[in-house]
Amino acid sequence: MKKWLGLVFILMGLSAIAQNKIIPAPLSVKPAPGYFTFDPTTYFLGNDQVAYKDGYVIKDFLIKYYNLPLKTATKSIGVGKHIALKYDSTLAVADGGYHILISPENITITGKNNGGVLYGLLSIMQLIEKTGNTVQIPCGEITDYPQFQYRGMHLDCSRHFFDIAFIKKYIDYLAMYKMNTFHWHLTDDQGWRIEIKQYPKLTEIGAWRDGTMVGHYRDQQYDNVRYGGFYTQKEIKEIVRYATDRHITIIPEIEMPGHCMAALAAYPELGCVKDTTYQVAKGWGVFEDVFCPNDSTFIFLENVLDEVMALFPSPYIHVGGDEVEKIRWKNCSHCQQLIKEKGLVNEHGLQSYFIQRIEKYVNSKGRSIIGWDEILEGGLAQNATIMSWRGEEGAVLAAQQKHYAIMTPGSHCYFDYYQGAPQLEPLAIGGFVPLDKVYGFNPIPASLTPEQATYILGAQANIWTEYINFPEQVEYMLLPRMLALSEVLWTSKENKNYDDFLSRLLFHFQLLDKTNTNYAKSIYQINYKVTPASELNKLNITLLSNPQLGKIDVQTINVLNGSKNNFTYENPFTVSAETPYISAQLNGSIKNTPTTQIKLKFNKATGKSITLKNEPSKKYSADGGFTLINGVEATVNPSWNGSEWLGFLGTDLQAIIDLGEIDSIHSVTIGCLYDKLSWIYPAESVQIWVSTNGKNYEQAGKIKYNGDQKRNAITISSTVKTGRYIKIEAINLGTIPSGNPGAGSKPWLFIDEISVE
Ligand code: TNX
Repeated sequence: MKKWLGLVFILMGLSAIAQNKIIPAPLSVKPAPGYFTFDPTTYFLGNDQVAYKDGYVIKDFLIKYYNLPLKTATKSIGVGKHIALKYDSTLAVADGGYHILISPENITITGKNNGGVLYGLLSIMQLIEKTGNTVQIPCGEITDYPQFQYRGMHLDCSRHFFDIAFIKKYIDYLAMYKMNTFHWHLTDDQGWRIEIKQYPKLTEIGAWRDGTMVGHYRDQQYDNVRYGGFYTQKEIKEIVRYATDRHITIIPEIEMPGHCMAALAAYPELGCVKDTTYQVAKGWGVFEDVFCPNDSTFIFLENVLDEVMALFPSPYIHVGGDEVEKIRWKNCSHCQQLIKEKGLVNEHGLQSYFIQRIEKYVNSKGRSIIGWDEILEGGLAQNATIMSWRGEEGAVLAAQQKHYAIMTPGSHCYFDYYQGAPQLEPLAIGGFVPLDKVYGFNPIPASLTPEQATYILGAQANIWTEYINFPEQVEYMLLPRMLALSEVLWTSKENKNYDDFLSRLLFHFQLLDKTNTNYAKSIYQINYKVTPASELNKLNITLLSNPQLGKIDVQTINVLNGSKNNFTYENPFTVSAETPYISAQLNGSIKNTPTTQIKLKFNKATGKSITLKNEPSKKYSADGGFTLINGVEATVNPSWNGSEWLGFLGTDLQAIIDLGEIDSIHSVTIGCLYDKLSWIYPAESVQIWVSTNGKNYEQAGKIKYNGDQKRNAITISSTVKTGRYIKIEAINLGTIPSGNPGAGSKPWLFIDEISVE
């Protein structure tokens, strides 16, 4: 009985939320009859300075999104309808919470503190309904507060530079969805972006590079166009003010002791190697040159931090600490001497010494440091907060030692990763963090005790910009994933529901369309699965999409007579060599959604049965052996999990294909990937055998292979002209040749489609 009641309450809660469109979903919404209708005299009444300012911020949003100009006032101005805004520190909600009462006469918004009034205003803004000239808000009561106090978004402005007009927009997006922290990545190898008065060369030299990587890192191509930019201190002050008005704290990041090529290019004396010219990096990656931990470096960094702290009131200063190569320190006599003198274990100890020394300085100015999780290695600084990016391990270790941690694991929070199928997305670094993955994120690692869990402040998503050169592209990577993250951080577990989120999201897409904001439509992509069909020489196609988003329109093209067949997708369907081209698109309320095009290549092996002797590595196992004969040729981007490649680490491919009947066989072709940087090498040789009964095999061909294409099609002509079973062996190269990345280790063998002609 009790259980039943619980369920009824949950359903009631959901239906109340479903009626509104607010993202992130509020804690409690109680609808009441009637509407508050805006009229030309409606105004915001802010009875204290901060509340008044919050009203002011919303004014801009209302004009932009609803073409609704509202006045603000600090005193009641007579008869007009008003929205009363006030802060009340005794309100019984968590920090940043608010209470709203909407009646036909007026609206009262009470915020606890830290943006409560602004958040209340943002919620009612999302409830506005506009029909014709009537603008109204349904009556009711909302009580709401966030689950996590740290709700962050990061932006890398070093790899690519974004001007202050865009930074303001970015801050607007964050505020709209109740995020409260902007982590501003201001320095890195590829550019120093903050004016430091005492060290003008940081921006004269360090803010500019002589070229930029084009295409993907694995292509190793560059342009030679000078690129750069930086923020003056005046601009930074303006941005800090802008963010503060929107209850957003900006945490500046000054990277040390690694990721500092731009600083070294400006002041070479800060590096370990003398007599060298450092360059602002043109390419991506991790560089061997790092700050040398000598006294003049510390004086430099302290002076820089003084100016940074004067600009940013944030209680936290981010000092980086990630991906620090140790090779320079190993070969530096000063560093080795310092290790001895201070009794440090090794270069890792030196890394902790570095961070701890900086931490002491920052602490002496009344601020705390945040560092990437590498600062845990070799001993944690006094009271540093950890940003856990290499999984959740860093946060777990930090919380166990009673240190605060912010979750930003690559698996859920890297918004520079793909959010859809790479072939349908703009080029990205790799990885796969789709919207539902972000939505499903739980910032509290399962292994923590409730006591330890209190050390998890919240989470943040990162936008690293190696592959993101324009504001529109930042928007694309940010939206809608940030909306999912905002719900992860704000909304209570009970009110979280992905399908409900998607239905609310449609309204937000329309809002974004109104303001010409770019966003990804990747959730509208249709994925597909090719499976064996019961009939010989055919394949089954299953289309996958979220039914919430609309029905799927399908078109197949007959290549023999050119005829087209259009239908609405209901169930998996069968295709053959005559109908190898299929296109599918969602038919929903959002325009210009992506089209999925499937181009199948049929041959004698397609859709037949296949057995593998060795299993591929779990990470690259796709649909197992069937992947090799499913008619779909892999792309050369292997980083996506849904990829078509089967990957074998150090082992060979051994496959037997059963054609189902005795047939003529002239040649067998297999696809092999070649990507040295990823340790992937084509087969060293390929052999085939043919059999009529599956027992006695006759050798039918063998070739040594030495190709150097990205995708290598290795073809072997068969000396045996008929048979039913074909055994194929592709031999792994065995060892990565010297002079190459990973030399001496086992290489990967990546195989895709096998075709038999
Ligand atoms: C790792 S996350 C980095 C960044 C790169 C990013 C690309 C972190 C602390 N360091 O320097 O931009 O990967 O995803």
